[in-house]
Amino acid sequence: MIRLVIAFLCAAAACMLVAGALSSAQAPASSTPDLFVTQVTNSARDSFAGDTSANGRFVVIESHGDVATEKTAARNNQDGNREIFLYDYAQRRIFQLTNTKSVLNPPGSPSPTPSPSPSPSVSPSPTASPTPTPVDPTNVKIDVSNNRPMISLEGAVPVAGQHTYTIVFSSNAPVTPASFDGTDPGAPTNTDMNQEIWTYTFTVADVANLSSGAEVGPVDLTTGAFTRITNTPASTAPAAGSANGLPRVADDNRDASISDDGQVLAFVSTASLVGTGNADRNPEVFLYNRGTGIFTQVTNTADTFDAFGLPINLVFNENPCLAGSGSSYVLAFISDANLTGNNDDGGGLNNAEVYVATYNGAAVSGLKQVTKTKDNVTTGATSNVFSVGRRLSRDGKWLAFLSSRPSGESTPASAVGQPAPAQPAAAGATWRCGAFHREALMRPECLVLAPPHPERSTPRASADDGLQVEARWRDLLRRDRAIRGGTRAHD
Ligand SMILES: [Ca+2]
Ligand SMILES: [Ca+2]
Ligand SMILES: [Ca+2]
Ligand SMILES: [Ca+2]
Repeated sequence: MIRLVIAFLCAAAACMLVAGALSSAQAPASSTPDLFVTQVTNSARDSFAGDTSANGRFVVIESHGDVATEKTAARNNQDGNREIFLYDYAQRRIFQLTNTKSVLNPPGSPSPTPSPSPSPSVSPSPTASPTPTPVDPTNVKIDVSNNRPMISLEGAVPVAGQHTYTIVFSSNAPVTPASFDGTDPGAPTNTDMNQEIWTYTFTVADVANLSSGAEVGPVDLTTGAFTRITNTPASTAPAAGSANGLPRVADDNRDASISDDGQVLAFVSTASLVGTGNADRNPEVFLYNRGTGIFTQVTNTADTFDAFGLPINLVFNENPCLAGSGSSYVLAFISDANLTGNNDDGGGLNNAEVYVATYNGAAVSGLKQVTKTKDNVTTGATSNVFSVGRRLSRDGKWLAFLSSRPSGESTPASAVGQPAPAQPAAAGATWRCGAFHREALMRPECLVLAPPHPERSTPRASADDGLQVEARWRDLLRRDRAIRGGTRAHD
């Protein structure tokens, strides 16, 4: 259900993207385009459009479906695990880029207690039973998946008339997500198989005019190069599926973003990629410069625990988004750490706030806390949601996120947990658009647009000053809502 919701939302986003491209295809440049919606994928299983190139030609999709238009006997997704697909509007074709299978339990494994055969019978020769399509998750020993692709908006120009695009995503396929047939790789690989960051790079000739409607190709877009970016030990070994639960692998490296020119990656890792900088293995934000091959650890935080070892504050840094090119990049992410001294909400506790920083290709500077809020003390609901995906404008000057707090708030909000009216931006306030509560539970509902560095000048009301150490479930709930918008869990 969770994925269905996301799939719907993202399908809508994909449709808008494609509709934009189609609209330009239908109308002369000088006229007002007629928007219409068209369906790109057609599957009984979920598809998620993660990103699009700047010209609207390419859309990267993750899907459990067998949604490629260029299926072959060797390259398809009948098994139904999550693969990366590339939609080329110029060709009106969908290509399957990753080609993997989950590791299944051995066929015919443990049969029940043998009963004596009452009469001689011809023993049927063992025949391989066909693998169900899609496979039964309770029969999966190690789930293999490819996740959350994003594409460089412009890509490099190797020669005139061509562009080299880079797609970044995470995968736990051993060796390479280009091809994995599901054969158990054995120890020690099969006790690792956590999610790692990968890139896929392909070069394609530009099309003169996307709006011409003339088909190009066919150009096979599955022949690009996969490159492993991270290679980390798993925080936990893979867990097989069973009647009691879905198979799971450690999502240790995830939610990658890529710069306009494809040179810089931003992602979350629970591993130490810079020395021993994340020995405690909570999620931290990292940058990777593909030109220099150097990782930069942006955040350096740690969970805190009480004398009994129970968590007081589980610290996360999640969902980095990256904009810019050359030597000027802007990074935004969400964190419940007190990174710049403005997020001590009392008792050493902090809530999820949006942060921005700049990056020159070598070093991070200007880290700043954008939002300044507290969470709802009654419900534990987060005040801010900064979901995975593109949240920054291309110039890095604007960001989009969800908040349940009134923007431009010049007076304290009404009682915590109660709906507050929409409020216009106060005179002199740096917030641009109103946000408002739609539900008493303060569920974030409204898109807030703001310049990258605004801070509220009015302190929050003291209604939630009594915030005390919360139980672990509240921390986890808060974190999940802040990074998933309350609609998507790790899966
Ligand atoms: Ca597959
Ligand atoms: Ca690994
Ligand atoms: Ca850490
Ligand atoms: Ca705060």
